[in-house]
Amino acid sequence: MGVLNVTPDSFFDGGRYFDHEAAIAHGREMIAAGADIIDIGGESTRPGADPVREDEELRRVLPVVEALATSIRVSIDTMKPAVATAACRRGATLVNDVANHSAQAAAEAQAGLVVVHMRGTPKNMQDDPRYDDVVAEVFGALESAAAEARRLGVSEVYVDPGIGFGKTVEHNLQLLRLLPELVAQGVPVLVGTSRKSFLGRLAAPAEAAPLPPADRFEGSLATAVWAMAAGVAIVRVHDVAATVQAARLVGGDEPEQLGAARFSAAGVGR
Ligand code: HH2
Repeated sequence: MGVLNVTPDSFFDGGRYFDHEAAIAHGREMIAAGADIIDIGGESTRPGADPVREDEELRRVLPVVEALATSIRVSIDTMKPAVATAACRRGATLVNDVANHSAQAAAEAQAGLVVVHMRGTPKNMQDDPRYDDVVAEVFGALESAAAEARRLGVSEVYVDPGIGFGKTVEHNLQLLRLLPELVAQGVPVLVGTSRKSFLGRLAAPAEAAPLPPADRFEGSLATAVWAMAAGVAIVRVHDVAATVQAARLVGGDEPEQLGAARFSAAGVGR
């Protein structure tokens, strides 16, 4: 899944694809690089981000959804059910709502749904997040949310542990370590680590400043490989070409691949 943020303020690609023509061109580049899905968003969910008005979000995303949906599966990355509904009318077939407000909208549009774990809102989620047992709480909440989405009539559901959404570096690591257990719960898993801040902290030498988003490519690819080896169904990434190359090697169980499921069954992460 290639990330396409039609925003001025996303933490990595903000401002690069705010113009519709630039966004559509980048979408086409990611399709050419081998993306299976393009995830289009018009509101940043980075820590501390300000909300965007619905009319402005619609203005940002709808022309881009419409232009790309004729050639690729389009996912709409929104926290507003009305935006999800409008995007599905223009051709999106997957709803990716980190706030989990859009199950009903996805059901009505007969679209797929990504159920994401987030603690709080983007504005406050990184203000001292705490859990008794982050893995049990996140995996349990995802299982319930997936069941609720199915009860509402969504037939294609993915669960996402929400890396960076109300989590410390250690919480993110614990969730990534135990991804095979989330995969084993049986609902297909989506993971997004691409360019996120915990990678900048982990990759920087001790006492040094965290690496900025521009220098987090290696960590992004490493964690995408880790997630694919753990058996996740979708990785959400900015760097499509490199990740597709890695996916061709590790991402499945074809004879010429390394065999993600076999690796996962052998216990990666435990
Ligand atoms: N991460 C971001 C946005 N949407 N959706 C899912 N399902 N999972 C994620 O991990 C996820 C997501 C944040 O990344 P990005 O879109 O690059 O930045 P911004 O929110 O600043 O636009």
